[in-house]
Amino acid sequence: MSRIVDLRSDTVTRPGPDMRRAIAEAAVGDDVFGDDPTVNLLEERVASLFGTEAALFVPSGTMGNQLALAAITQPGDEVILDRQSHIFNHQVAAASVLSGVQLNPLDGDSGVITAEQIAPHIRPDNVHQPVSKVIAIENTHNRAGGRVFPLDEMRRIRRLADAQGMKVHLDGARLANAVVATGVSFVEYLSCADTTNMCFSKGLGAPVGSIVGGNSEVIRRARKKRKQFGGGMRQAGLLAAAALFALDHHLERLGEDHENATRLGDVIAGIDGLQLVFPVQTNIVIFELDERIGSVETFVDRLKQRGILASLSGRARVRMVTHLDVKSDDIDFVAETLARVASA
Ligand code: TLP
Repeated sequence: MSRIVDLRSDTVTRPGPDMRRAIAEAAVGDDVFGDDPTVNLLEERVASLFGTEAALFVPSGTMGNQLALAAITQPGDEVILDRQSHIFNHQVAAASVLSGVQLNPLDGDSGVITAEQIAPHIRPDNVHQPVSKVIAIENTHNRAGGRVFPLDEMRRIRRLADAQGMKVHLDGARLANAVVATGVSFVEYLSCADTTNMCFSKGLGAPVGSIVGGNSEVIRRARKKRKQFGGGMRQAGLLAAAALFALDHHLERLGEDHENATRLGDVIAGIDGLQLVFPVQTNIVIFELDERIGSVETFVDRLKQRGILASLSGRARVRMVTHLDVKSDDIDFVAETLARVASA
């Protein structure tokens, strides 16, 4: 077996020759001293793309989210978020460990929590209760199959937070996918948030790195926290060069990933025994299996034997993510194989 189609995540992409050249040629300095010209360029460029006062390059999406939360909370505060969010499920309780905050998860509708739903959960000023400080939302939403968080609802959440003196954090690990899928600009999305994290290491296809956007004071605090959390990097311009390359060359092409994912979703919807859980909006496809097909673990294992790598979403769902290294004819191969494995 020679062909492998790796759909476990959009994090699996490898830098191609042109990106590697950009990395090799990057001007570098010591970024902890603020001396790395390529990191500085990236931070300026993203701040202007986001319409935020400042931005901070960080090693991972988890660190980006955690630095943002650390910068806008005090220990004992509470963060309201969706129960299926990445911050609640996949960040090793970091917000509690690193910032001493409590997470208050609400049951969203396919990843979307609404202002109306959040309002009654905002705590009164009471000696017994934590301070409701942050509303965190995720766009696109990983466990909701790459769903785009509607801009109107983000605006309502912004208004609610303003009225209550709260902050809004946007886990925009895949915000670039939302921007390309909807045509809504980064600036429009970011006008609804105080802080955001966006990853270069996902659909944008860079090997490492995320960026936090926010006002100058928040980014100053996040920079200090980054050092405290052990994320201060030295000649990080090598990584920032890949991120800049990704912004120049891999942003618009996310549309191809969305087309491939849509086609894959259509195929899955047509296979007996497989059920698409969420309509495909961006690059994530999540489906369930009829009982007669067996466990998701066995199904994923059978696909693996035939050269297709998929991951699980939660305990009972299969997740496939399209990306830079998945071509249109790979989807044909995946479609044939899925049909065969489902009917075996
Ligand atoms: N998501 C990864 C896994 O952790 C599940 C993936 O393969 O999708 N926010 C969101 C919405 C994410 O999906 C992820 C990573 C992160 C934050 C964290 O990013 P990293 O992995 O760079 O720490």
